[in-house]
Amino acid sequence: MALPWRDRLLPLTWIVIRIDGRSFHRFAEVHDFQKPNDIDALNLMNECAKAVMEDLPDIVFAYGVSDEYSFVIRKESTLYGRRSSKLVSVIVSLFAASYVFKWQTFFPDKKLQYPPAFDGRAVCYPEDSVLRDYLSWRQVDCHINNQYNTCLWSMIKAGKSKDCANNELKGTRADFKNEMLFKQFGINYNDLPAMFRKGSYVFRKKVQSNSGGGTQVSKKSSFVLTIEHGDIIGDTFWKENPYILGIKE
Ligand code: DGT
Ligand code: MG
Ligand code: MG
Ligand code: MG
Ligand code: MG
Repeated sequence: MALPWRDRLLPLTWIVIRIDGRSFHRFAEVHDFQKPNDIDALNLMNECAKAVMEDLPDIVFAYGVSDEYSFVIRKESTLYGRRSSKLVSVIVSLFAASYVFKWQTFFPDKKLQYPPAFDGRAVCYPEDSVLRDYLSWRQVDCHINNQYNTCLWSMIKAGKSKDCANNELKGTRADFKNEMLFKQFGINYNDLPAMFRKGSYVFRKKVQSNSGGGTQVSKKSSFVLTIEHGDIIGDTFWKENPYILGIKE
């Protein structure tokens, strides 16, 4: 068995725990998820991520797409002595348990057919810029997969076989796919829901409110767990919310 210290993640580095649904290809089939994106299934994933973050305040950000979620633990965290096995197993089990716990809320007319499972791994990123690169990579992946799958399922729904549609799409560029969606299927890619195109992220959003009354009004700020679907590749989001990465305003 590994000695506890061998399991400890490098101090003062960002920890990313990425979880991913086990055989969700099958899980999505069995539960008849909409293709390529099932809104209820994605919203359920987002609520599970929120539940994990409510429980573990050291998670400062989470990004989700498809059957995966990446949880970012702040650099200075000493949660569970930064032991990888503890962090991964707690987050994975809390997420999976929440998925079952909340299933009925999102699928009131669908019975859960068997228990879902998730795998998980931990990776450390020493620099803020490298953490940002990681998150950008996941969001780019979301876009590429979504564009591909939107084309694929439009073709299949129009009567093509899956093999034939895959062959036709193989090696094509982004602008070709965008044009195909528009010309053949009347879909303007940019009009698709942001959750499909950009994925989802959860963070504690700083909200200002006025407290007191009369001449005693003072601004009070609080942090509210929020799910959004914007761009996290550019600088804008991070400049608007500098406290996520612990940068002083
Ligand atoms: P794994 O992760 O190696 O155990 O295997 P999978 O099957 O989970 O593969 P993965 O994680 O690479 O791909 C995610 C699968 O989940 C993919 O086949 C499509 C399915 N999936 C995820 N979200 C949705 C959705 O919203 N609708 C549908 N129909 N399928 C989805
Ligand atoms: Mg996997
Ligand atoms: Mg999976
Ligand atoms: Mg996956
Ligand atoms: Mg115990």
